Amino acid sequence: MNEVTISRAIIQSYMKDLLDSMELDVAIVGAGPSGMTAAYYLAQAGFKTAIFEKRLSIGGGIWGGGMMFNKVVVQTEGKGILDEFGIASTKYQDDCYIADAVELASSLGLLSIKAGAKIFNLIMAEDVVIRENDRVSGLVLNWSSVPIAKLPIDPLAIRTKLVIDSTGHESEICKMVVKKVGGKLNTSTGNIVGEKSMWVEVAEKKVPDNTNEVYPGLIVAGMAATATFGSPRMGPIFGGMLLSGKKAANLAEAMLSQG
Ligand code: 48F
Repeated sequence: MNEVTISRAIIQSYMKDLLDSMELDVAIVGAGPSGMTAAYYLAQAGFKTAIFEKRLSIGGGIWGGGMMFNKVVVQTEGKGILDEFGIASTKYQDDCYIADAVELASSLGLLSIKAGAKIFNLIMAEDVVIRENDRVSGLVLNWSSVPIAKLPIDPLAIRTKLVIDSTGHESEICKMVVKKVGGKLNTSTGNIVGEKSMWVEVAEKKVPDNTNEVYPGLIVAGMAATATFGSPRMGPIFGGMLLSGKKAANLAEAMLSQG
């Protein structure tokens, strides 16, 4: 073992993973709670799934809980998923359970990887490929450090049968599609409707409802679904995010099974 062996091992095994992910069943953008939950169910069902996450760390908005108090709340329905995943929670009052944000973020990462999903951190989707009857059929990828360093470096691209936009409040993939094809999303306006002010009771119910195919080949999940379809935000309650990820996976499975 020497420094060259270590370097070769890292480069070769990384390249193998990346090359294996050039053609996917589902490419998920964003490793927050909705994206990782979707990845877990899809990989578990045997679909070739990868997540591209622009940050160094996975977990998105989980780690800081509410205002840096690193606890998250779930309702009874969301607790069902925590139980299935073996993530501890305690009852605070009826329909209100508390979980540890660090346990949630790390468990979702571990479970999705163990199920067979690949997670590529430090890679961002900077654009979409739209082909075959106006369908999202690929992602344009770059190191997320490239725009930070303001480097004029061209991206590479992958092909995928489906994309899940789980990029959070910014709904970045939906925005890219609007920019490319203008006004053709499956929303009331055809564009991103925009997130409304906080209203937990309505917002939580709406997240799974809003989790849909928003453009051919593109499913939107989590806060990206909230922003795209124009529902209220909900703050540090995470059941809706988990349920949205599960619904996104179910939709993707149904679409892929139809061929
Ligand atoms: O924001 P985020 O956690 O998304 P989510 O699954 O969950 C939202 C909650 O965390 C919280 C909330 C709960 O009630 O309101 O905010 O909807 O994670 C989104 C991830 O996507 C990454 C980003 O770094 C984050 O980790 N991301 C965003 N744009 C890109 C991206 C991009 N273009 N390419 C790659 N990753």
